[in-house]
Amino acid sequence: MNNDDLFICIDHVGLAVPDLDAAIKFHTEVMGWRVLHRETNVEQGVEEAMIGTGDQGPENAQIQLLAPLNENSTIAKFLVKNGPGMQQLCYRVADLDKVSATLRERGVRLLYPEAKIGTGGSRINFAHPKDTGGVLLEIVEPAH
Ligand code: V0V
Repeated sequence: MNNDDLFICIDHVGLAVPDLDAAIKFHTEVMGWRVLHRETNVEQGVEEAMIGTGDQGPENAQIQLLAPLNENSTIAKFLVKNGPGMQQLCYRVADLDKVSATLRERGVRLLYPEAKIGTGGSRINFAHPKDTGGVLLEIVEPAH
């Protein structure tokens, strides 16, 4: 990693799914991944599972399965509009506040004024898809 780099690696790709258990079954039994972590995030309106090989190194991006907790969830809205599929791309960062400030300086709108809590106690924010070429971009600082 170069000192000027903002991002460490792709942390995960988020897939919107209508039914978390059914999606886990497909991704484990058919695709052969393992469930690494599962949690409910009420603030984000999701029930989620991280899928992968278990190695969290930079070369091992994970897949995040995201099911809506209720009909007001951003995932519920996404499913109505687009159906199941890729909802977000997430870049890992070392210092979320520093990277957020840099992105804002460069004209990228972040959705939250301050970091929110994400998977496993991580700190997260999102860049608006209109500012990133049509991709909802999450940035995550993993819990230390
Ligand atoms: C909306 N748009 C998207 C998009 N969602 N484009 C690409 N990818 C997406 N996922 C586009 C949409 O097509 C519209 O474009 C425009 O943005 C406005 O969309 P909308 O349907 O009116 O949707 P909004 O404004 O109600 O909500 C969009 C945003 C919302 C991105 C603001 O989804 C949001 O707040 N997302 C961040 C939180 C989140 O996604 N949480 C769930 C994951 P046109 O039609 O106008 O051209 S939680 C998570 O990842 C956790 C816990 C974790 O990783 O730890």
